[in-house]
Amino acid sequence: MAKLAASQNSTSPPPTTIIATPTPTVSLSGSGVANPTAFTTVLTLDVEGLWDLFVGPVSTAAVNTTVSATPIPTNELIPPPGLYYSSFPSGQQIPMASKNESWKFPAGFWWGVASAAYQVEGAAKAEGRGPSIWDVLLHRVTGYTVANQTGDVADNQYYLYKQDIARIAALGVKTYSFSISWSRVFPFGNGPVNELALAHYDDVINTCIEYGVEPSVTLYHWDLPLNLQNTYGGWLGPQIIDDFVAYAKVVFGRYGNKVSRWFTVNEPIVFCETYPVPDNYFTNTSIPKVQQPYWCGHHVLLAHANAYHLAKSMGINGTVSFKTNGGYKIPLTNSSEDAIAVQRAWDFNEGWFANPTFINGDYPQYLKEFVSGFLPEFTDDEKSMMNGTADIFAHDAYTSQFYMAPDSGISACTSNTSHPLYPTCANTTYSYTSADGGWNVGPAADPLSPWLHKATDWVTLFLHYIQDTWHPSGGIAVTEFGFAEPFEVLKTIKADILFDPIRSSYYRDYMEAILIAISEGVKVVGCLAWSILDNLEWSSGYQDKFGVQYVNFTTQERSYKASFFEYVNAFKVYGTDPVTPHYVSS
Ligand code: GBH
Repeated sequence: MAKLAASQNSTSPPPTTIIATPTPTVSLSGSGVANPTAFTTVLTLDVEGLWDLFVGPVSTAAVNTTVSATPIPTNELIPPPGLYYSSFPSGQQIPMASKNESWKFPAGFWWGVASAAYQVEGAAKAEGRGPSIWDVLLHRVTGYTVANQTGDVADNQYYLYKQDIARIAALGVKTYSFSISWSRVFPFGNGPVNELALAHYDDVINTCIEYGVEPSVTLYHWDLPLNLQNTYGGWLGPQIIDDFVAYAKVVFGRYGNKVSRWFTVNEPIVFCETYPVPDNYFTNTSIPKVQQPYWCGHHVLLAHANAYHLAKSMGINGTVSFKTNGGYKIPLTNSSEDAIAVQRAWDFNEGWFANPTFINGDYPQYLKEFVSGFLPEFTDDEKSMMNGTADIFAHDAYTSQFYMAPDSGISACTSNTSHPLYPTCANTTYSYTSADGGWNVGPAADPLSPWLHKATDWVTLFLHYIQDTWHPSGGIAVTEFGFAEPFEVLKTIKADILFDPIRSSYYRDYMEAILIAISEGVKVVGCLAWSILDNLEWSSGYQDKFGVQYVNFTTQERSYKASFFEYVNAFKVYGTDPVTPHYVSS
């Protein structure tokens, strides 16, 4: 049995109870029972039992204790030769062109790199971590992963965080944004609190501060404690609201004002659209599949808003927001049907979470027309409770696409529940019309990220759109952006891997787009590159790489890619605040 250090008020954690179906228990007395679907069983499982039953054996890393940082060799800090950068004279070269004097990141602009617990930590069962749905999805669900890879070991950052923080500090990175694993803190999602997990994140946060790196923390980056999925359907159940807030309370209480920026949930559009979860691996739910994402969203909005108010009542002084995601929605043509398709797409994506939070506590029009058929209306109290619960507009904006009406027209889709584009009824493409040349919006990323193209031309317009639509008083932060260099996994020579030209131009042009937006009056307050290092790209495994550092997954050695220097250089050239490398002698 796994030993858990328990919270303040109990010395040994009570085991969780898994109830296979929520129907009343039928007692058998030897005679036949008419309705066997009503039979239930009560299993009592400890953390180890949960793993054994639902996940099975997990791999472990060779290194399984916390490793001290070693000094970063100064020759690793030398930037690469440049590509072509008129506005970004770089590093060690003699610039041919000078900087653009009308661009500037304002004082206090925060910038950094990001990760998420399940994608980098590894140490799947260490120190009492309970399983999350992602352990099941990648270990058990046939066809869910392209390469049969899991997060069991990943970057082993659970033990290597000191070096990872030292490496970004040596380049002068200002912020590290990571997520906390809910099922480390609460192995069952609710109930007993795991002191070992809290002590671990104490040290991660303290190490950031020691190295002059501001910690930003996301509470939930998709790794839902398995037990909550199995007991009440996870985000499909209203119980998640109280459980999320209880988790937030423990974390806010422990780390409080050491954290500059809090993000409650990462990309609810994405994780709500992972509902319905695959059949036959999790406890069934009776909610119709087409409705499930929206029940999830409903509970996310309430859970977020409650956590926001809790943070304020606890005197948390960092900003609190959720992170949403999506690209600019470019109308493919100027037809009125395409304009409607574009508006439908905003309403079913960004507007789903942003309108209730930034505008009026309620869903946008096209979404509301759909969900009012089954979701409860928000009450006036709920609306006023939700409205205004984000201190900044935190948006993960990787790319952009063109939107257009379905071939059959919009109303033929909205009136046909089996239409493949139902209920959004907006079609998308990555290419301009053939009349406009038929080009892609920009170069494609790795084929394992078919959704991603470099579309930096559209970022400035997008930032204006966010400001003009949702009027975030605390400004906008691009909380994730990044690029999967095509076929990087096929390169075998490290020096070749480290030179990543499309990713480098992505970062350069993205920063240029932000600088232009700022110079035009858009309040952009920060940005976070995804990702600090190559990591588990969910179902794409380790084949699809977003890191600004390369990771050799055999040795766990890290190396800076050229794009990392490109990114940092933007702040050296255009920052108001100096970029200051930090070292700590060990
Ligand atoms: C981010 O989401 C995630 O927060 C991060 O964990 C992840 O590593 C990073 O992206 C890179 O992928 O395959 O056509 O169904 C970005 C938004 C939304 C992009 C879901 C991929 C799937 C599109 N993501 N989307 S598709």
